Amino acid sequence: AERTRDQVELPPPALDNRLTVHSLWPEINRISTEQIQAAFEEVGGGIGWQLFAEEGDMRMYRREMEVDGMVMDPLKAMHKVRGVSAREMCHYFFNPRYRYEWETTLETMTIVEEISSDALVFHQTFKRIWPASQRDALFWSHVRAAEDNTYAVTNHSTSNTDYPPNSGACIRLFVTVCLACRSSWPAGAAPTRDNITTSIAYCSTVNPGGWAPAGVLRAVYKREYPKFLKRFTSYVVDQCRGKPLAI
Ligand code: 16C
Repeated sequence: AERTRDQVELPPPALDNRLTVHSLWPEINRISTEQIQAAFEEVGGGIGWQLFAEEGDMRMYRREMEVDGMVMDPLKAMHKVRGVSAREMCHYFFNPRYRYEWETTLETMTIVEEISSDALVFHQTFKRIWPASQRDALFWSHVRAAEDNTYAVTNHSTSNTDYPPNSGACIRLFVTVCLACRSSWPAGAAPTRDNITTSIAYCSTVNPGGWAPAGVLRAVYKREYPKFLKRFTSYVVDQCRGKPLAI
């Protein structure tokens, strides 16, 4: 029963029809397509990308960017994980059931709308970073399959009249995040836990939405992004241990 339930909830291999008739669909489709394409572009020759964290197969780059004194540094991370598939990675990133188990910056999470099996709208509040005000975010999240054994989750800020920004203690921040994963295994062989490798590209741009001290903010993300990617990937490896591989 456990296995059946998990299989059913895995990201669908094709788009859910309920999503393609929703009013957010054109935006969700456009931004997801752009993000997935950009995620696998190399940073090597790119302008302005600075390596700031490196550990094993994980590399993290940022581009320093300030708009009206607010830090909006885009982040791009690459990683390689053995023994799990792209579809499994995206399953654990997308499905809210697991979020509190790997997301350490989270204070609360509410599902605002269930658009379809592959799209949800979330409201989240985050832990406060002293001395800035607490932040919240409202964003759609969409998981999809793409060419070449790829699955990706894209999260992007949206609005909802039931969740107006800057109305309580929180300042609304704005995010665009993409976790794109591509699996490979030896040519001619069938994929197994022992021969599969998944390349991960994680891209994130956070607009803090209001004043926050630049130095504190950069110090926080330099610590928190590597912590997140290491913790999340080892969480997925742990969860998948002993379960049949889902391609
Ligand atoms: O992508 C991640 N998680 C997804 C599911 O939750 C989703 C989340 C996106 C929100 C990312 C913004 C997080 C802001 C947190 C601010 C509080 C951090 C407090 C930590 C101190 C204990 O896509 C994984 C997200 C990993 C986030 C790493 C932290 C990035 C900090 C960026 C600077 C935020 C500006 C805040 C201004 C005060």
